[in-house]
Amino acid sequence: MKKVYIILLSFFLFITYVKADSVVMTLNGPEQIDLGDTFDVDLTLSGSNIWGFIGKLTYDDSKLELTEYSGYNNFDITVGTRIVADSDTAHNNSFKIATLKFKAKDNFKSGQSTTITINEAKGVTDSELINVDQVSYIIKMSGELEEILGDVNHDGQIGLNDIIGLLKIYLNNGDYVSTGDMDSNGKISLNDIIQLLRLYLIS
Ligand SMILES: [Ca+2]
Ligand SMILES: [Ca+2]
Repeated sequence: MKKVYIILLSFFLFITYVKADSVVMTLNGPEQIDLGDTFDVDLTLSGSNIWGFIGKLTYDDSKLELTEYSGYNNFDITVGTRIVADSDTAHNNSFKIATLKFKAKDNFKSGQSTTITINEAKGVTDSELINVDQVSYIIKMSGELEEILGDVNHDGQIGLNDIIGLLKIYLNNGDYVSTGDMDSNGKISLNDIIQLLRLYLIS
């Protein structure tokens, strides 16, 4: 009985320990922008005794350009492939560490969405590096998506993923997609896949 109690107590302490040392990251910004807009994305951490942060920043640079960034709450930051932030004081609870300013490029077209991700992230305390769960933030361009024949996955261009997508629809009797109906006969058949393959190979 006593042994069980000790095990339970250790388990409880372990949980408390893990909880106290967890670091959570959030990315916040507008849900939607207009063509050519510039917008801010805030990076906020919550945890205790945090002095620094490192994380890998990923975004589609054909659609977005990182134009500026600045540190907050006494954090000095540098942003390249990785975001590196450090501070000379410890931070607790929830605190913003950086704002990243992005500009939408011409290739970010009406109705499209794109994702900004930070992963491989760690919070730095005075004694350890704490793994931080990945976050993704989706930004949408206002307006209606322009329908392009052959653009099955609606990302604004014709690629291998469209062929694979159409093949899956054909093989699994999936839902009809008008942008995949290459011969406009109201159904998805092998002929549509062949035509899309041709279009992909010549484009
Ligand atoms: Ca596509
Ligand atoms: Ca068809």
